[in-house]
Parts: sequence; structure tokens; C-alpha cells
Amino acid sequence: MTRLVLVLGDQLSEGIAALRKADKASDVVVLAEVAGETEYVPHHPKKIALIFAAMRKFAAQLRADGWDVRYSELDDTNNSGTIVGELLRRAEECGVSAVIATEPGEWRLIEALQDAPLNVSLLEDDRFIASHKEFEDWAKGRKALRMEYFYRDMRRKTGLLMDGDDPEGGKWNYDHENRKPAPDAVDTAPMSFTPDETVEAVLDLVEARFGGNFGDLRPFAYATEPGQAKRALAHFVRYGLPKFGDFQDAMLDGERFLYHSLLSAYMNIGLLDPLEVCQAAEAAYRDGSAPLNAVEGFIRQIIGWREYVRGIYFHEGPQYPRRNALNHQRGLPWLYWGGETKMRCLAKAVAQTKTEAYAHHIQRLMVTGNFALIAGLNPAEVHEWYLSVYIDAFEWVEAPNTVGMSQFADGGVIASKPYVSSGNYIDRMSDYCGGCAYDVKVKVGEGACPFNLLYWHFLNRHRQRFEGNPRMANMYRTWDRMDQGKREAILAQAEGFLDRMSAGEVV
Ligand code: FAD
Ligand code: DLZ
Ligand code: SF4
Repeated sequence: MTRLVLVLGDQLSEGIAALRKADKASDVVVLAEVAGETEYVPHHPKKIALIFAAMRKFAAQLRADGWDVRYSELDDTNNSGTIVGELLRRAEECGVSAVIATEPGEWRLIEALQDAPLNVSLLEDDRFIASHKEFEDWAKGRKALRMEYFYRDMRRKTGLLMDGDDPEGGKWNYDHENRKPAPDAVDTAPMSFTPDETVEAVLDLVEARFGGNFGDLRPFAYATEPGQAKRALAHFVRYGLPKFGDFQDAMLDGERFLYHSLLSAYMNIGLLDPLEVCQAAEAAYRDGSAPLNAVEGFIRQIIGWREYVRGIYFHEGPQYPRRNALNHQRGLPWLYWGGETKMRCLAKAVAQTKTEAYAHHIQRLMVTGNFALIAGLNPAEVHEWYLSVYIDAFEWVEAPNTVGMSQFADGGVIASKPYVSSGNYIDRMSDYCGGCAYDVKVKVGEGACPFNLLYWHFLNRHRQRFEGNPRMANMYRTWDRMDQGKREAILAQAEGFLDRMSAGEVV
């Protein structure tokens, strides 16, 4: 009996569960470019282009391997515009009602498939190291779900960087060695790829249909097939990984990528297997070409953070992205969409997001995320922004990072304290402050850096919630030691700043 085999745009792995379960001789693979998936948020044009180009190439590969593939292009006249609509259309075309699908990475689509008038069997996406059951078993009975302990279990499970039962080098985590400020110069860049005919056709389509979305489509240099992604991995392991640890938290005006890998999108859409990525990094440590602090730090991001946030997304349920524990209601200011701002750090992070569809973790967490949190922006709007603008953004990974880690809107499920800082942190880790219209050394009064003002405003307005947190006691002691006049002036200036920003003034 023929069944439809659904493969979504972020499930482009030959070993994906639905394809493993399918029968090449009788089943029909469905891939569909649909308006519904391009419009639930205004995705960056580079993200849509990456997904469509990789989908088209994946479909061609499946056909070459002997699969019967029904591929819907966005502009096909019969395209119904939704994933379920395309399944229904193909079901009628093939006279079938059974569908095999791999669980999507977003509750919205899971629910749509479950509600579809078809006989859909959803298989767990096993491209991850921890299954849902393993995460639930780990979470059961724990008061706090902290990444570090979960990560150690993942090290034991995979055997990565293990020395028998002990962690390689005697320690699980070398993070304290990974906080060097920005280097003077960066001697590598991520591998880039010239668009071929398939990519060019997609770029033309995306330009015509999504040219008005936030983000520059061209130049487009991302990998769109597994072979290219593997080359990008090898290039990173050789040239970027050795210094990945040292400068992981640094930010430099003229250097968009520093020693980061730019591999997240490839892993998230299925071009690279996360375990293969970690094994390549471990091999570099074992053969002496990359130090332990770099390799451990890199592997921790993947088998630690990446797996952990996925576990949290499914553990916490469909309402997680809408949480707002701090009751932040301020609208997202226009500067996030490229509107003018005098804050150089924000202008730089947003400008690079616009050109590359990429910013590295500390830019996301400590510049755009930190500002959103201390300014009290509505986390649902912040979440939508991150889901739209980054090439690697899919809800299972984006929402826990934004709503949880960055905005503390889950009330502390992920973070034990909010990631807030004054301008001082940005100054230490970057070269942004030098040319800024504000002065990072000024705490209040003419020219004061807005991060300095809003940091205290945040702590003051959430005092009741956070003053008992032992990790924040020092912050409140410093605030309390300031004379009252200064405290009042800071709060009043912060309020004025927020009012002007919300009124649409350039701040
Ligand atoms: P590298 O710095 O080279 O790190 C290596 C790999 O580790 C990444 O490719 C990624 O797969 C993984 N990784 C690192 N940190 C995390 C993390 N916190 N969570 C999950 N995986 C991680 N990552 C996404 O993949 N998609 C998102 O939509 C996304 N949204 C984010 C939103 C916010 C507010 C924040 C603070 C972080 C977000 N991250 C997201 C995590 C992280 O910023 C990106 O994974 C990373 O910047 C991708 O760039 P890279 O491949 O150069 O990573
Ligand atoms: C993000 C995205 C976009 C822009 N377009 C498509 C599409 O046309 N067809 C498709 O199958 N998938 C697309 N995707 C990825 C899905 O939105 C993704 O599978 C869900 O968000 C779950 O992670
Ligand atoms: Fe950002 Fe403040 Fe530095 Fe300007 S002075 S770049 S606003 S941290």
C-alpha cells in the first residue's frame, strides 16, 4: 500500500526517521515550498533561500536514489499554500490517506498534522542525541533543570572527550578559559559558496516574492547541500576551532564571524549530523591541532546547549513561547528592523543581522537580547524577531534561547539569573563603544550609555523577584550604596529614554 512520506524544509537528511520507515518501491515522498511556512513570521530572505535551495537539491538527490518525489514549488499554480493542503492534494493525486512524517520542530506544525483529515503517523526526530524519553527521565524529580548536569550525561552517553569514566583533562567544563576580549585581528573566515544554477533560480524567486522582508538576499554564500556543508565543517575545524574557545565571547566591529563556526543552520536543516560535527572537533583535539578548552567549549554548545534547549522546548509544552514571567509589555522599537539608533553596539548587531542573517551568540544574548530585557520589551515580539531574522531559527531552538535564556520570560526554567549587564560588559568584550554617540563610562547625565541606565532600571523594577537571588546580591548591594539622588536621577533618565524610544525618536 502506498503512503505519503512528508519531508519538511528542516528535515533534509537521508537518514531522517520518515524515510527510514518508508518503502522506496511503493511510497511517495512529498516536499513542498508553501506560502504558509514562509509567512508565519517575516523570515529573512537568506533563510527562505537556504531552505528552498536545499529542499530542491535534496529532492533531486532522492530522485537520483530512486524515490518517487512529488515536489511543490512555491509558484506552482496548484500549490495550496500549506503543508497539510499539499499533503491532501498529493493524497488525492495518489489515491492514498496514510502519511508518515517526522515530528516537526514546532508545536504549530505538530498540531496541524495531528488535526489533518489524514492518517498521519508522527515519528520521533532522532537526529538528536537525547530522545524525548531520555530528557524526561533526566528532568523527572529535579528541582532545577540546569544544562551543566544534562551535558555531563550527554558526554557519558556519546563518549565524547571522555577518559574512561572521567572527563578528558579532569574537568567537565573549561568555560573560564573562554572569555578573552576581542583579538586585534582574525585570521580566518567561514567557507563561502558561489551560487549554482539551482541556487540562482531560488534567489530570483525569493527576490520577487520576499524582497520586501527585512534582510539582504545577496550576496548569498551559504552551503545548500551536504557535501558543501561537510567542507565548511572541515574548514572550520582546521582554521576556526583552535581559537574558538579563546574568543568565543568577543565582538569586533569589522569581524562578523570571528572564530565561530556558522554551522548551526546546516545542523538545524539536516545537512550536517551534530554527532559527526562533534566527532570532527574531537579528532582535532586528539591529533593535537586544537586545544581542549576550544574543543570542549564547542562540543558543549552542541551536545549540551543544543540538546538541552530542545529538551526544554518539548518538556515545557506549546504555550512556552508565549510566557511573560516579568510582564514586559513595551513594543519592539523600530531599531530592531534597521531603524536608526545612536547605540553603536545595537546598530552594528542589527546591521550584520540584516546583511548576513547571522549574529553570534554573545551579540544575540548580550547586545540585542540584553537590551530587550532591560528595556522591558514584550518577549513575544522579541521571540518573533529572533525567529524571523536568523538563518538558523526554528522554534525548538530559538524559543528556549530567546524566551528562556535571554528574556527570563519562563521565570527561570533555563537561566538561574537574568542575563543583564551594563555597558561595561559590552565595552570589555568588544570595540563597539569607541565610536559610539554615548559614553560607556558615564553612568548618568549627559551622554550616559543607555545600557548603564536601563540596567539599574531593570534591577530596581524587579527587586522583589531578584533581590533574594544569591547570585544577584552584589548588584543590589552596589545599587543600595549609591546615594539616593543619583539613584533617582538614573531612574528618571532611564524612564525618559524609554519614553522617547517608544515615541519613535532616534535614541
Ligand atoms: P558557534 O558559536 O560556532 O557554536 C557551535 C554550535 O553550537 C552552533 O552551530 C549551534 O548548533 C550550537 N549552539 C551554540 N549555542 C547554542 C545555544 N544556546 N542553543 C543551541 N545551540 C547552540 N541557535 C540556533 O541554532 N537557532 C536559533 O534560532 C537561535 N536563536 C538564539 C536566540 C538567542 C536570543 C540566543 C541568545 C541564542 C540563540 N541561538 C540560536 C544559539 C546560538 O546563538 C547560535 O546557535 C549560534 O550563534 C550559531 O552560530 P554558530 O553556528 O557560528 O555557532
Ligand atoms: C522555515 C521554512 C520555510 C521558510 N519554508 C518552508 C517550506 O516552504 N516548506 C517546508 O517544508 N518547510 C519550510 N520551512 C521550515 C518549517 O517552517 C519547519 O519545518 C517548521 O518550522 C518546524 O521546525
Ligand atoms: Fe553600546 Fe553603550 Fe557602548 Fe554605545 S556606549 S556601544 S550604547 S554599550
